[in-house]
Amino acid sequence: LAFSAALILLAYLIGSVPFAVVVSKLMGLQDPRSYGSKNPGATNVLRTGNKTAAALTLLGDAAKGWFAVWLAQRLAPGITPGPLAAVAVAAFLGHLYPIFLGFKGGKGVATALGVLVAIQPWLALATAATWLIIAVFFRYSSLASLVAAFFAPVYYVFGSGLAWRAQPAMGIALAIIGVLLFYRHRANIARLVQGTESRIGGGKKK
Ligand code: NKO
Repeated sequence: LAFSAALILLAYLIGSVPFAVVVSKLMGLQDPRSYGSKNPGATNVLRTGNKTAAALTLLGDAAKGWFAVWLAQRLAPGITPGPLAAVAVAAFLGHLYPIFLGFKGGKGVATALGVLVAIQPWLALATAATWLIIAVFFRYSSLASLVAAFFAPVYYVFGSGLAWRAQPAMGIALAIIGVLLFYRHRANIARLVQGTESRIGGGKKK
């Protein structure tokens, strides 16, 4: 039990590393918390026009989600679904409430994707494809994230029997992640409803 708690804490700390802020600092860009949506995430970094910085942010934030879950399985090969699900949620919470940024973090989309990659790569692929389809058609990053977050737990449960067997604890973890992701996008949801949300690649400005 103490070991599980340590793995959960470790996942939280890994999830806390804010790549949007780190990458921006290393590349001499403004702090993403000072412009656009003020969100430390890949979409907002892209608003600087620096695609490389945005891609590195996406990669870093996803990699940490993957790494946290992978590391727990590596350190505890016999880890049961319950503690592993808690590790997944902890990594996600690290990104949302990072100890390194005074607990004011991002919205968790890229980190959730990384977690999905560690849990079940095909599930991650289906969810990322969902994000991409919505993003291409509607050009709203937030809308794509919301739709993907809704479908990830649905795919996990209903896709069970394809390449994986759904674990109830992990299904609950993905639902919790999805609900938190919606909660973190509440300002985006208000803008989408009002028609003032900014589109990917400029277009309509906030
Ligand atoms: O600045 O408020 P903003 O407009 O930036 O940003 C809204 C945006 C914040 O998220 C990001 C990260 C963008 C990542 C893009 C690739 C995502 C691939 C699909 C993953 C979906 C995983 C959801 C799983 C939930 C269980 O939304």
